[in-house]
Amino acid sequence: MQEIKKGDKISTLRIELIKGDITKVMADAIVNAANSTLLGGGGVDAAIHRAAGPKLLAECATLKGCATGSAKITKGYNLPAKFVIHTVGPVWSGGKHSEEKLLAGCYSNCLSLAREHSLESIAFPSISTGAYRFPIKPASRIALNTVKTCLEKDPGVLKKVIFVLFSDNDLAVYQENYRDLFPES
Ligand code: AR6
Repeated sequence: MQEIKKGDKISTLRIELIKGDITKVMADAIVNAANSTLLGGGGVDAAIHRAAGPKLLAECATLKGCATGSAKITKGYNLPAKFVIHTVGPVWSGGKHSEEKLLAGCYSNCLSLAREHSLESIAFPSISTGAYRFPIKPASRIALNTVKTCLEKDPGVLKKVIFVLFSDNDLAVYQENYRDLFPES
C-alpha cells in the first residue's frame, strides 16, 4: 500500500465505504457512537459493548464520561479491532445548536487520537444519525469533508479510513457525497 506523507493528495489515501457491522471490522480502531456517560446504550454502542465483553465497560467507567464532540480511547478487548475510540455525537435539535460543528469535532478528534496512537486504520459508523436523529445527508457530508480535510492537513501514518454503514440507504447517501468530494474516483 502507498505511504501517505504530509501534503500528499488525499486521493492517495483509501477511504472506503462499506455496508456491514462495525464490530466485525478488522481495523486498528473502530469508533463508537457513544453517549456522554460512556457507560453503554443502544444502537452501535450496545453492539460494540456486547462484542468487546465486560472489560470494555470496566475501562469506560474509569474515564469519567466524555463531552459532546470529544473522543476517548480504550482497548478493544474481544473485538477484532485493537482499540475503540468513543465519541459523543450531538443530538439533532433543529440544526441551530452547533450540531454541525460538534459532529465535525467528533470526526476530527477521533483522527487526532488515531494520530497520537500511530494507528494505520480506523473505522467509523455514521455518528449521530440513529438515536440522535441527525439527518443522514448533511451528516454524511460533514463526515466525509472533515475526514478529507484532517487527512490533507496531517494523516500521520493512517493508510485506511473505513465508513461502515448499516443500511443500503445510508451507504447510497455516503456514496453520493463521496462522488462529489472525490470526482476523480
Ligand atoms: N455497525 C455499524 N453501524 C451500526 C451498528 C453496527 N453494529 N448498529 C447500529 N449502527 P446510533 P447515535 C448504525 O443510534 O445516533 C446509543 O444508545 C445505526 O444504524 O447507534 O450517535 C448511545 O449510547 C446508525 O446509522 O448512534 C447514545 O445514547 C448509526 O450506527 C446514542 O445511541 C448511529 O446510530 C447515540 O446515537
